[in-house]
This record gives sequence, C-alpha cells and structure tokens, in this order.
Amino acid sequence: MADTFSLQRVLETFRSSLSEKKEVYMKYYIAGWQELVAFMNSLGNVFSFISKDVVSKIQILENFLLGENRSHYVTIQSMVKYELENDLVDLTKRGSHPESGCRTLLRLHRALRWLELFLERLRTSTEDSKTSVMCSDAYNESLAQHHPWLIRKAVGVAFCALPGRDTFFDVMNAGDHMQVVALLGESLPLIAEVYQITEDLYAKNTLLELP
Ligand code: 1Q0
Repeated sequence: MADTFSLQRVLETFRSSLSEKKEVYMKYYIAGWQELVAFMNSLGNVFSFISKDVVSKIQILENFLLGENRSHYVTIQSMVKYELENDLVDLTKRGSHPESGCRTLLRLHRALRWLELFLERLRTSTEDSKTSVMCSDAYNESLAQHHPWLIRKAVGVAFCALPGRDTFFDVMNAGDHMQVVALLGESLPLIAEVYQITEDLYAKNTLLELP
C-alpha cells in the first residue's frame, strides 16, 4: 500500500475482490479497507477513533487469512460456510466466539453501505454541497441504526471536522473534478455489487444481526 491515497487503487482492489463465480476474495476486500483507512488518516486525528476500530477489525480478519485455517478464509463465502459448519460463530449473544470472522466482517460490510451512499452523494453533489451533511445523511440511513447513542454523538462531532468538497476531490488523487466524478461513477457499481453479494449471503444464512 502506498502512502498517498488514490481512488483508482480503491477501485482496483474492489474490482479484484470479485471472482468469476461472483465470490468475494477476503484478501482484496481487506486491501480495499486498508486504502480507506489511509484516506481517513490523512483527514486528521478527529477520525482516529474510527480508523482504530477499522484497523482492529482488519487485523482480526488478516489473522484468519494468514492463520492455520487460512484455506477456509479465501473468500467470504468459504469463511461463512466454514465458521457455521464448525460452530465458530456466536449467533444470538456474545459467548465463546466474540471475534468470529463473520461478525467482524459484518461490521465492515455495514460500513461499506455507508461508503456507497456517501460516495453517491459526493458524485452527484454541487459546489455548495456540504460534505458533513452528505456524510451524516448517509450515516443516518445506514450505520447509525447499528450504533448506540454515544457513538452516534461522537460520529456527529467528527463529521463537523470534515474538510470541504474541494479537498475531498483533491485527496482522491484522481485528477480534476470531472475525472473524479467519472471515476466515482465507475467505482460505485463495483462497491454496490460487492455489498449486495455479501448482503445476500448473510441474509441467506441469517447472519445480518450477529452480536
Ligand atoms: C471520511 C469520514 C469518515 C466517516 C465515517 C463514518 C462512519 C462512522 C462510524 C464510526 C464508528 C466508530 C466507532 C466504533 C464503533 C464500533 O462500536 C462499531 C461496532 O463494532 P463492535 O465491535 O463494537 O460491534 N464499529 C463499526 O461499526 C465499524 C465502523 C467502521 C467505520 C468505517 C468508516 C469508513 C470510512 C472510510 C473512509 C472514507 C473515505 C471516503 C472517501 C473515499 C473515497 C473512495
């Protein structure tokens, strides 16, 4: 992973994450998140409580990916099958498997929906649109439903510290505004597809409310 964020690389990692059979490779899913963390870190310390949580979740998944059972963690599909068949998931309340791959990935999966909604707003925004409003509208429509009051408050404070739209576009390192908008248009269907495949898989296995 290079130091500077680039939207192009995020696009490429999400593209690489889809197999021909439309399975999702964990390796690239995680790499996509690492890029996003790099982006968040470049926005300043207000976001560190958010990026710390993402980093620790990435770490949990990476440990599975490199661990002795790694052959079962190649795709999200194989992870779900393996963990369920071997009773490695706390299904209704937290117990002996508080950090299963399934529940950890679910947190990132919910956040991916936020990202999709936010980037779609950014793509269609105008010069006077406010990033804080786009961010919090997307948040209220997605992740907020899964967060307790205290976190919602803290997130609200962090949103106020977001840089403006121009800075956002610049930090993406994808050329001028029109080029960024075009690249967002290319990225969003991919992010949406990865999200939907995961959502369907989790729904089919009744995993969407894992504690
Ligand atoms: C750019 C601004 C970032 C705005 C992020 C919005 C979402 C905020 C969510 C913050 C929650 C963080 C505190 C921890 C919460 C955990 O309790 C919660 C549940 O986990 P657990 O183990 O307690 O059950 N964790 C989560 O819900 C995961 C939250 C992940 C937040 C992911 C934020 C993703 C940000 C990505 C960078 C934005 C890049 C935008 C432009 C990118 C261009 C391609």
